[in-house]
Amino acid sequence: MDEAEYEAEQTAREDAASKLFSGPVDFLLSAPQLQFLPDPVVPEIAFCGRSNVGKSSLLNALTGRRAIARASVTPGRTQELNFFDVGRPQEEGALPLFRLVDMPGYGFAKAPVKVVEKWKTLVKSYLRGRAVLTRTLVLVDSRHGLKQVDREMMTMLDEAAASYRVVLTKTDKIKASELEAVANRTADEIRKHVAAYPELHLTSSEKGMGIAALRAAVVGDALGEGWMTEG
Ligand SMILES: Nc1nc2c(ncn2[C@@H]2O[C@H](COP(=O)(O)OP(=O)(O)OP(=O)(O)O)[C@@H](O)[C@H]2O)c(=O)[nH]1
Ligand SMILES: [Mg+2]
Repeated sequence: MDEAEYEAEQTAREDAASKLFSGPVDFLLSAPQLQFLPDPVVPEIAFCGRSNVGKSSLLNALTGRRAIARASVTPGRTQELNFFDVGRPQEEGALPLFRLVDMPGYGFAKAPVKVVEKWKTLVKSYLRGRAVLTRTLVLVDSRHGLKQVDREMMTMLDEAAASYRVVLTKTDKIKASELEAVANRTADEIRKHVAAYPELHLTSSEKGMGIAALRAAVVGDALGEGWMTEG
C-alpha cells in the first residue's frame, strides 16, 4: 500500500467511526461495586489513568458530547465505573454495539485512604477479570509523562494480558518541542510493556488533536477492522 492509499483508508476509517459516534450514545449505569456491573455481553473499552488526567473529557470528545461523562476541575470526581452504550441497533431490545467505561482516577492523594483503596480494588478487579474488555486506554498527562502509578498500572495489565493503548492527554498545554520530547520518552518506555500497543496517541480533548484517529482506533478495537471497512 502506498502513502496515498494508506491515507485514503485512514480517512475512511475515521469517517466510519465518526458516523457511528454521531448516532446514539447513551449513559447506561454507574457501578460503585463489582456486583453492579452490567452483564458482559458486548465489547467494552475502558478509560483509566491518574486522577484529573482527562478521562471523562476524552470520553466526551470521542463521542462528540460536551458532558455525557462528567468532567471536572475537582480531582476525584468520577467515583464509580460509568458505562456508556454506543450504537443502538433498530430491533427492539437489541444490544448496543459496544460500551465505553469511564473509571475513577488512581494516584489521588487527597481523598480519604479508604475511598482510594475502594476505587483501586474496583478498577483493578474490573481490568483484570472482565472477559469482554477488548482494550483499555491508559491516559497520561503530557505535561508530566509516565509516573510510578502509571507504570504499576501498565505492569498489572501486562500480567493480566489485558492489552492497552497509551494516550497522552492535554497536548494543547505544552510547547511542540516539549511534546516531542515527552512523546519520544513515553514511546521508548511503552515498548518494554508486552500488553501495550506500540503506537502512542497524542490528544487534546480541548483542541481536538488526535481525536479522530483515536476514535477510529477505538471502533476498530471494539468491532474489528472488518466492521470499519464493511460497516
Ligand atoms: N487544556 C486542556 N484541559 C483539559 C483537557 N482534558 C481535560 N482537561 C481539563 O482537566 C480537568 C480534569 O479533566 P477530567 O476529564 O475531569 O479528568 P478525569 O481524568 O476524568 O478526572 P477524575 O474523574 O477525577 O479522575 C478538567 O478541568 C478538564 O477541563 C485537554 O485536552 N486540554
Ligand atoms: Mg473523570
